[in-house]
Amino acid sequence: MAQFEEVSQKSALHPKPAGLVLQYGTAGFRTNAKNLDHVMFRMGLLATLRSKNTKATIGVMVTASHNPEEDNGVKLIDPMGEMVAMVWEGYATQLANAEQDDLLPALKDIIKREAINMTQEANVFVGRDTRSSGACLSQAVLDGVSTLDGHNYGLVTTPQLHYMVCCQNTQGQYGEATVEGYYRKLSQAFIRLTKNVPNRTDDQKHLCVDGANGIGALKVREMERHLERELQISLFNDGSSGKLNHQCGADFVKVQQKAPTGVEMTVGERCCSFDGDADRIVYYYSSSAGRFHLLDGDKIATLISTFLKELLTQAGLDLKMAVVQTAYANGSSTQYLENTMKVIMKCTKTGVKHLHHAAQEFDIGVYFESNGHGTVLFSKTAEQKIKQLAEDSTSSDEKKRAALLLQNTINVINQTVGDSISDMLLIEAILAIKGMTVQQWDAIYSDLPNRQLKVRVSNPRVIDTTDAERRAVSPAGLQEAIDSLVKKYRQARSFVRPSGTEDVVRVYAEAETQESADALAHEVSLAVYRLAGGKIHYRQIVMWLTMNFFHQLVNVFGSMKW
Ligand code: 16G
Ligand code: MG
Repeated sequence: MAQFEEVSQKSALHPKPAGLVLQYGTAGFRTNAKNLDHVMFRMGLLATLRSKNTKATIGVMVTASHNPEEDNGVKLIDPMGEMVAMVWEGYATQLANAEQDDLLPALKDIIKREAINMTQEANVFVGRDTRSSGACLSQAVLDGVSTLDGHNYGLVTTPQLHYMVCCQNTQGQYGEATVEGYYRKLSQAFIRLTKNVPNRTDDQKHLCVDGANGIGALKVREMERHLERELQISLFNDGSSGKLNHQCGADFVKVQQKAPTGVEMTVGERCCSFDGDADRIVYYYSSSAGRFHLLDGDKIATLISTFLKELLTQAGLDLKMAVVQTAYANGSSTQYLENTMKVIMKCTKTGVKHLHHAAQEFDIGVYFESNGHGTVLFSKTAEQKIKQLAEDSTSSDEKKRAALLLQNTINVINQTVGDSISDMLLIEAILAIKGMTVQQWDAIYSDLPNRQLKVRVSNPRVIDTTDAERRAVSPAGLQEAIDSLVKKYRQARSFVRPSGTEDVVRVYAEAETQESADALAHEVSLAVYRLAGGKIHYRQIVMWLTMNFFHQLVNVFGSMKW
């Protein structure tokens, strides 16, 4: 067929480096931008097939999120704006790794397996973040999409592309499939939520935003004029001088537990950081004592679910709400939500798609990873019940007010995926409506001290987990070792899992004190190292020697008679 000849000819212009093997992981493909041209072209081909297969518009986002500027990556977006179906992740991996001569057979295999009608029209939306490699790489995607079937949105945040794919496939029911449409929908809802809040001072309307020198900064600037000064943003790390994600952004702040560089924070002031493609957000402030306070995804989920629960009670609506977290959620947040707020809690494996699917099972599903990625999903039934109540002339004023607030809350949320801008507007609206300061929000519960470490082993996949990654089933003896280490500390918990984005095993530990959390994380790391085939690394040797040295000292002093 002529179609295949064209693919053959074009693919020669996007050659695959021989022997390069990549995997479509939790965040799509992600690696140094130099190695991605063929992957982009092939993801253009695959998105076209997926579009024919679903008879709907498919999105392709070129981004490496919080990775350094020199990396890039690509993610496919399914018709309702969600992550691409799991079996297509497998096809993506096959296609990306096929050597040049095997590309056509690999394509034909997918067409056969999915019984794709090749005469069906296709439509693919392409977007990219601000990385310098993005223009060329998104052009490579478009080369893979047959010329008539692609629409290039250029610079957009990841959640904006998810949103526009969903708008397109719902024939505009979810909103208008343009960036302007996105600004209008979210900002109108935000203004409706906040406009009638009494006595809001300019101080309360003010927020410092760290744009991670990325696409989120550009888009916040564009959106500002729609917000009618109901939110007054001081934007830092706007990309005019700093480097993308370098010592700034949500990932830096969460991992380092400190303020980003480039943000002028005054004591007690509310600040937030986006990541490089603006699908994560964390909040923070510094106290008068100079202490840094982080409000991560767990605190955000708590604020949002508490607000929604109160509104549901006021509205007298019987809707089933749940909060979905991962094993990384701070134990204090789970405790608080389960025992004090009496909210249904779910725990899933790490990775947005897992949380998203779990949240879909409820009338209202609030999901957040601790790292700040999350959103809220409302079922069709929930949306209808809320709408009916808001329009019901016989309902009481209190019920009506709650229903209207719920309606505008739904509209300020990007339900397709976690979204820094949408989450920021929602959080700001809740704080305004509840008349709450960032300090009061922070005080809802106190985080348990925790520590995360990485261990390098020959093959991280020898670790197999169960119970939403909270228990290890292999290698033999590892879980028993973790259990006995955890018993040594109060309020302790620890788990290990192979990373989906790096070639390492991740170790998480929390306990009553920071010293205990640190010690537990180190001990569990050593158990992983011993039982899962650790690789000796210079830094680990230094760590052991130091630890042994102190051990010896303790032994020597301990055995001395004073
Ligand atoms: C990816 C995931 C994120 C997850 C992280 C875990 C998406 C869009 N992103 O960034 O949700 O927290 O991977 O990384 O799903 P890890 O497997 O290396 O710990
Ligand atoms: Mg991201």
